[in-house]
Amino acid sequence: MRRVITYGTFDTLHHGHIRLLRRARSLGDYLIVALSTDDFNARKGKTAVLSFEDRKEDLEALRMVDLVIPERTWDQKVSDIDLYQVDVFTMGDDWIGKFDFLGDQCEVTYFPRTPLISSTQIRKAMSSATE
Ligand code: C2G
Repeated sequence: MRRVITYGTFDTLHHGHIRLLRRARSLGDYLIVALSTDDFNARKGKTAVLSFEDRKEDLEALRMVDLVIPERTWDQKVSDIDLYQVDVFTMGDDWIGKFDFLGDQCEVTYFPRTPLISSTQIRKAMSSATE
């Protein structure tokens, strides 16, 4: 069983997230998503439209996601990889190089980010639609 892990906020789940998750799942047989908690988002300086529970519900509805765990800190990745016996760590390439240090424990790979779509744009469209 080849286990893959990825991390993120995944707010207002969209095409860019889904492509990343599909590609991540294609690297193995089991995909774990470490989902940023609301507190961790605050520390990342990110405001999500959806709560952790709602974002978790969206991810768990996806066939390619096998397990969703909370991401509470920047430095839990090392212990997560050991704890969940992860073979591959992957992220979008807006993070390229940032997590190469995990290469001592598992494969590290980055996928091209999907252009022109983001939770920020969706949030802006939602707020202007309600004005
Ligand atoms: N992503 C993508 N294409 C987009 C938007 C996002 O491929 N148009 C990818 C990002 O590269 C990331 C994942 O989808 O790998 C989740 O994106 P975010 O929810 O924005 O995650 P982020 O805030 O970057 O959190 O410890 C790592 C952090 O928690 C990453």
